[in-house]
Amino acid sequence: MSQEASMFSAADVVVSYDSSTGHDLTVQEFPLPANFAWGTATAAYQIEGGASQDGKGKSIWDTYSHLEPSRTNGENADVSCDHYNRMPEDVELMASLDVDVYRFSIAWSRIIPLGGRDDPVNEKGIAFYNDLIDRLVARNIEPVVTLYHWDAPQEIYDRYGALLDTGEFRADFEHYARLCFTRFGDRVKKWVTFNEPYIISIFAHLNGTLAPGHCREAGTDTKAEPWRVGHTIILSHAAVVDMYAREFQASQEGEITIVLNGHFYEPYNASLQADKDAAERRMVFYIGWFADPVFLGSDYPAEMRSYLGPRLPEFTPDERELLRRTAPINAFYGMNHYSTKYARQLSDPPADDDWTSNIEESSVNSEGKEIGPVSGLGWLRVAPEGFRKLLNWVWKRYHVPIIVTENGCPYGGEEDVARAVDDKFRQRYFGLYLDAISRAIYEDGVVVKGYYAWSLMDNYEWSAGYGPRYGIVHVDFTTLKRTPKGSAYYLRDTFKSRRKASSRRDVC
Ligand code: GBH
Repeated sequence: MSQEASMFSAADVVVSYDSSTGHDLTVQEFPLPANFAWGTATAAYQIEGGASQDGKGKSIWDTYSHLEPSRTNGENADVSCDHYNRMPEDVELMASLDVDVYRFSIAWSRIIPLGGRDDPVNEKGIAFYNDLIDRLVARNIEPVVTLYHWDAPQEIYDRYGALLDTGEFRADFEHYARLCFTRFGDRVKKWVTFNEPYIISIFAHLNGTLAPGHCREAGTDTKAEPWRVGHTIILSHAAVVDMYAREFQASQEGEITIVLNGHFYEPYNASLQADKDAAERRMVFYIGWFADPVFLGSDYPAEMRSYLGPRLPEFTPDERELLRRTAPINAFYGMNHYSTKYARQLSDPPADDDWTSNIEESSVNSEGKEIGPVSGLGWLRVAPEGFRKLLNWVWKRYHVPIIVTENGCPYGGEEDVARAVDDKFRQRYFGLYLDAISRAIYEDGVVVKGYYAWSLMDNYEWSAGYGPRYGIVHVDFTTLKRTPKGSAYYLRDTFKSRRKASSRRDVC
């Protein structure tokens, strides 16, 4: 072990702090199963750069990040981490941290610049991902590939509104997915169709803070569009799962699923039945919206049907059959999770485009108690108990093995590399969230098979630009130098010791 690494050994972070708020932040370092996989995660637009290199087409993010006035803190990801040109170095970095898995996404418009099913394929883009996958495999790092992490080709948006046209999008997405399975499926054994459909639907087509930025002020139909977009995602996902099962699974023997994000919700006032119901219903509207059709093969949750009425699209009999057929094929539940919130039932009439069933979210409850210590972002609180409860909630409702496909946090002042490498706050966050997984596994009987930290390195945080830094590796955005933070070594070491401990326990 290098001297630098030993400075940040796992033992250093087994400390208690924050006694003022009454939150116990003692990391226990509970064990994890011997075959539990750990990895890091990224997304193409956030790290690649090379925005128009080697024939790449524009995506909706290339457009959105260049709007005037800026909606992305004046920043774009034309260069970002320049991963497109520094990929071999980044793979070596991961190998040095002993990661088992690397979750990344493919930029659709890098391999099909115009995006459509009759448009040409860009072999240089294919070559980049082939090289990345080959290097990962050579280093014994499993590639987990997301097909859609928010960057629709601009051209399909111009042609038909991308996700707003279910039939067109589904056909183009199937074609793109088939190309990926054909070219990469000999080595890629875990596929994710979509990253965070809730965020795509609500933040990109209602709040307007993510590309393409639809919102009420822009005169778009925020009453119906988010639900149409969600519908498109569910059906495009199911169609691709069906195609993978029919055309590729027998020869490639891989797995496919979707990644859903969601907070856990506690009642704002724990003595009010209305708030208890609100906390539960908030999760149904956030997670059940997608997970019920995808993992149960059923209709949207009944609560959503009755609240949203005709705003929520219907599935045709054929589509219901597709959902029923594909539900059991989804190999695991990909969970992106960061924090917990309080939910409060409001009584004033909601806005006509309300998407929550009239629930207000907050980080402080009716008694003024904070849900957990704040990170570098106000909403992202350290609340590992909520994480454990969410793992239980998902396991109980869907009963599929869970892989945590994103988890992490930023904190202030990390532009300064000296401060960033001493990231004890993040190490503690990771330590506590891993403890929550251990307890969910060993005390609650939930099946959790892996954990991918968000993110491998500091990157372009969408509408927040280069502000929040989630990386376990610091990136200097002037020199592009990478420097592992303490948390990178913490994760490497804690997985080494927790898994050893658990294999002893498993034997007993
Ligand atoms: C994930 O999204 C993304 O997959 C990833 O690309 C991203 O970099 C990472 O997380 C970190 O953000 O209105 O209170 O819910 C997370 C989606 C959208 C969750 C914005 C938090 C704002 C706070 N996030 N949302 S709140």
